[in-house]
Parts: sequence; structure tokens; C-alpha cells
Amino acid sequence: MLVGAPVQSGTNRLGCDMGPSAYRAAGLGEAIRDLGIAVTDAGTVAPVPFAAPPHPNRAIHHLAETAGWTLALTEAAFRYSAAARPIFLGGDHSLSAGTVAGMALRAREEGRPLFLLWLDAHADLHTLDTTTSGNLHGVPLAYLTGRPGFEGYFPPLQAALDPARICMVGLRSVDPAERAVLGGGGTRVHDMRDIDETGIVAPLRDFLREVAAAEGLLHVSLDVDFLDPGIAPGVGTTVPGGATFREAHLIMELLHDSGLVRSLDLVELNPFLDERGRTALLMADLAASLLGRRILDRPTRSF
Ligand code: Z70
Ligand code: MN
Ligand code: MN
Ligand code: MN
Repeated sequence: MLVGAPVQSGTNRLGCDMGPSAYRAAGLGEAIRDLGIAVTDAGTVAPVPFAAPPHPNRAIHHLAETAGWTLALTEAAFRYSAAARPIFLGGDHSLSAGTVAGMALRAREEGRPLFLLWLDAHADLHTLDTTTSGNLHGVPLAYLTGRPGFEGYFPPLQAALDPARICMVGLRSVDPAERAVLGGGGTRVHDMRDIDETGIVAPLRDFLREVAAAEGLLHVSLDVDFLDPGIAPGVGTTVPGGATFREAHLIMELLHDSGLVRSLDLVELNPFLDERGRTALLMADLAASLLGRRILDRPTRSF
């Protein structure tokens, strides 16, 4: 199920609100249907009002609006995941504060643990007190793991994520305050150097084995800037040295084989910065790879 989440309050560049339209224009729904998978479009979520007081960190902007999106998307993710596998069409990465919080409620409802695969150049581990850019797409993982300082400013977190059930892949731009807490609580962290040295297959298989053994639900959050800007230029924060076309597709295929993915975020696409839709098309292609096999069959759970 496609769910539009045109959030752009978490960044300082306009354009992410066009993301859902770009994915639809790129034919994401048809690409999934071509795999023989039924797909419906739930339309577009809207933020709800949220009263947040001014924060002492004066760098922060659009706090109440981002908190309102978080509340709306928590509810939407919980509701849509009851009978479908939602794909959230972003929107900047602050939207994951809502979608993952909602999936954590879904997992709790089903009596299963939630696991999170975070594919991103960035750690997104700032708290409201440590962010210096004030861009709230840099805080979702701190919120989701229940780090202090969000009380009263963001919706109360009903089910915090266990940091030991998070796997971060693709890191290559981390701020000092994030560096200080990176890997805390047992989070798996694989930066681009790890991928260069040893590849992504072994660590990803290891994580997927853990998800399967725990009978967990897996949520995947794919930030455009995980990919190399040479193949994915349509994003506000390009960071050189990202994942290649083949690395990204291989990850999607391993995820497909695992049969474990319940929900997906596609975030940070900025169609205003894209080149003839190529980033939207690539992200749609990756999402389709995650959902279905197009070349040779491998046995399910061959990870
Ligand atoms: C930086 C900050 C960020 C995404 C950029 C960058 C954060 N750490 N997150 N793009 N998805 O401003 O806090
Ligand atoms: Mn991000
Ligand atoms: Mn990023
Ligand atoms: Mn970004």
C-alpha cells in the first residue's frame, strides 16, 4: 500500500513535499503491480495540529509542524499496517519519527519485536538539545529510541525502539554529538568503509538472521542520500561516496529473499533538485526490487 507523506518541515530546503507525486509519476504503483503484487494507494496523510512550546535551542525550526506530522504518521502507520505492507512516500526523514513509532505499536499489538534497518549517509541521532542545524530530519532515531529531551515537544512515544534492534548502513557524515552516542545500546553500525572493506552481504545476513530468529517485524528506512549522488542527485544533502546501483539492488534483493520486511520509508527525495526524474525512478526501482524477484528465483529466506 502506498501512503503519501509530503513532509518538508524537517529540512531547510523546499521541494520534499513533491516527493509522493514524483514516485507516483515514476510509476511505482505500476512497477509493483507488474510483479504480480496487488497495490492500493491510500492517498496522502495530512499533519494534525500539535501545540509545542518554543524550544530553548533557537536553531530549531518548524518544531510544532514536525511534531504534528509525527502524530499523524504514527496513527497512519499503525492503521495501514494492520492489513497491508505500507510504503511511505516522503517527504524528509523526520517523517520516520512517525512511521517507525506507528510500526512499533503494530509490533507490540502482534506481540513481536520491531527491527529497523536505517540506510542513510547520516546517523539522524541528534536530540533537540544537540542539533546545531535545527533541521529535524536529523533527530528521528534519538526520538524513536526514547532519548531524553523530546518530552512536551514531540508526541509522547508509546513504544520505544530497542537500540540493539537497529542496524545502520551507509554512514559517512556524522556530527560530533552523534558520534558520541553512535553504536550505543548495541546498535549495529556499518559505515561506508565497512562496506568497502568487507561488503554488505555478511553483516546484512547476520542482522536478518537475528530478525528471523526473534520472529520480528522489519521496517526499512531508505534515505536517498544512502545512494551515491552520481546516481541519485535529487536530494538536499548530497554526500559523496554513497552506495552504488549494484550495492543498493543487492541489499533490496537480500531483503526480498528474507521475506521479513513489513514496511518501508522512501525519504529525502527532492524532485526540484532531481534530473529528469532519475532519482525518483531509481528509488521506485529499488522499492520494486525489495518487493519482488524479477530475474532468477532464489528460495525464500536464503539469507
Ligand atoms: C546533519 C544535521 C540529515 C538527513 C541530513 C544532517 C542531518 N547531521 N539527515 N539528511 N536525512 O543537520 O543534523
Ligand atoms: Mn536521514
Ligand atoms: Mn541522510
Ligand atoms: Mn538528507
